[in-house]
Order: sequence, then structure tokens, then C-alpha cells
Amino acid sequence: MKDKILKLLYDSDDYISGAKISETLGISRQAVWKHINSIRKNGYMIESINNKGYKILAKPDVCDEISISEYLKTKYLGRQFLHFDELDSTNAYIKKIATDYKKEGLVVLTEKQLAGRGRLGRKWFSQNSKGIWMSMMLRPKISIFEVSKITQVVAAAVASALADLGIDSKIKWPNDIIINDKKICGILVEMNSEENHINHIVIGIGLNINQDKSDFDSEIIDIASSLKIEMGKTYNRAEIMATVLNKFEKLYDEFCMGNFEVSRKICSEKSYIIGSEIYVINNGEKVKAIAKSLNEDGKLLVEYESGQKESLIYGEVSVRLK
Ligand code: BT5
Repeated sequence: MKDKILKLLYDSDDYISGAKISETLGISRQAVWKHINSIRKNGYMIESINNKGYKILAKPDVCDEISISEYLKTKYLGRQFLHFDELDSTNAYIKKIATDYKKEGLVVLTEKQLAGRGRLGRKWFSQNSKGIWMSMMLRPKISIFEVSKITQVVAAAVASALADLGIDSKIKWPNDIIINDKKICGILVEMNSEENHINHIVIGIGLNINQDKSDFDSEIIDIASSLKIEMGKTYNRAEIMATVLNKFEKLYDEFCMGNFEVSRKICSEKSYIIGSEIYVINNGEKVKAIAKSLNEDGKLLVEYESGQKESLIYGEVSVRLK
């Protein structure tokens, strides 16, 4: 109901009366008043004048449905949207509710995560509302063997969206976005499947936007950064989030039609590691190699000091720049 009232307030250029809101939404005027007070507690400045009604004067920096709708150009991605002030993990939340959503495209965003997760059970720091912590639910009609490529499609979408906003970034295979050698974004793709059939996939994106250095935990302060730190300005999170969704829907649709090449090319051109010496880390073991190229399956081709070559599969290894 709060969202509906907010929409009415946004859509009206002038004051909108309590009577009009109560009539449109079929609730009592007292309920309208209660909801307005609750919306104010979420940081919205709403003026109320006797005999005129309510008007929004200022909105908080939240990534809610109304804030993103201004920028969202997708057909289905984000058209079902859930916004929370706080969640354990957006990936974990979608996994719980996925069966309630038959159509793909649900996006869940939270202002804070209490237990944000990276790959292999690693921790993702996302305790403040200065980043984008979101997950999408998709039901691709592809073979389960194709799913590992989706991380590259997401990485290509994030880097292209940032480029559209004038921000140059690099993609560190398989799932990091890097600016000035610091990680500003991580991607986590999880799949729910039975035998060869994909029920759904959950794609989590954590993107650091308006944090200052002091916002980062000491554990990651040397490796992590935000757009604000690197670009020297504050960004509109809703615009960035919608731009990522707009880009991703296009690349994902192409990918589902068999065209992975567009995304692969972006990942290759924007690669942080191709041509560099790296360490391949597998089960704690660290081996020196050169990152040669990203092959047509999205695997990273590396050459070890022995001259032996290997195509690395997402999920099996990590790579570190030497
Ligand atoms: C990732 O894992 O990079 C995937 C991160 C995905 C996070 C999103 S947020 C929305 C959705 N819901 C979730 O619960 N998760 C997803 P990985 O490659 O394993 O990297 C994890 C490592 O990144 C950690 O061990 C830290 O070293 C580092 N790290 C943690 N938090 C960070 C942050 N905010 N910024 C940069 N680096 C961070």
C-alpha cells in the first residue's frame, strides 16, 4: 500500500488530497495518514497542508520501485520488483521464494545485507545502503552446461552500463569488476536444477557505489573500492541499477538465443588479466601462469611456465594478478 500511495504522490504535479488517495485506493483517510507517516519514517519529506493535501518535497536515496522506474527500459527484467530495508542475502531470499514466481525477471534489492555472500561461502560486505545489493531470478531455456557463461554475460552488462555512465572499468575473470586495481563489484550466479533441467538461476550483484574509505571493513580495505572513491563523485544508485538491468536484459536475451559472442567480446576487450602473469589458485594451491584469452565457452585459457595450456572453468579456480 505504501508503494501505491508513493506512486500517487509522485504522479501528481500538485497537492493530492487525503480524500482522493483514500477514494482511489479504497482505504480510510486515517489509513492514508498512517501510511504517510510511515513513508516519512523511510526518509521521504512529505508536506501536508489543510484543505490541499499531501505533496512530496524530497525523497531519500533509496533504490525503490519508483526511483528506478524513471530509468528502467526493460521488457521483463525488474518489472516484478521487491525492495527491502534489510535482508540477510538477496540471493538467499530469492531462493526461498522463487517457486512463487512463475515468470522470470524478478529483481530483489535490499538497502543492507546482514549476511551477504560471495562464492564458496565467502563473505560479501554490504551492511550499508551505499551500494547496490540485488539479485535477479531467471528461467533460461538453455542447457545446464551453458550456465557458467552467464557470469560473463552479467560482467559484460555491468562494465557496459558503467561505460555508458562515463566510468571505465575492467573485468577480472570470472566475476569481478575492477577500477584502478580495486574490486568494486562481485557477481554470484547460483542454479537450481533437476537432472538436465534448469528450474531457475539466481544472479546476485554487489556493486559498491557511494562508500567512503571509512565505510569499508579492515578486512577488505586494501582490495575494495567504490565508484565514489575512484571517480570522486556521488552517484544516483537507482540510475546505475536500472542501467545495469537495461544492459543485462539485452545481452541475456541474445545469449539465450545462442549469441554469447557479444558478451564474450566485451569481457575480452575489457579484461583485467588477459596478457598478464597471474596465479591460478585451485584448492589453496597457487601456480604461476599467463592469461592468454577467453575462449568461445567463456573459459579462461592459461599457459603455465611448463608450456602446458589449460582452459579454466568458472567456479573451479580463482585467479590473482602477480
Ligand atoms: C563475489 O564473490 O564477488 C560475489 C559477490 C556477490 C555479492 C552479491 S550482493 C547481492 C547478492 N546477495 C548475496 O548474498 N550475494 C550477492 P567472490 O568472488 O567469492 O568474492 C568474495 C571476496 O570479495 C571476499 O572474500 C572479499 O575478499 C571481497 N569482498 C567482500 N565484500 C566486498 C565488497 N563489498 N567490495 C569488494 N570486495 C569485497
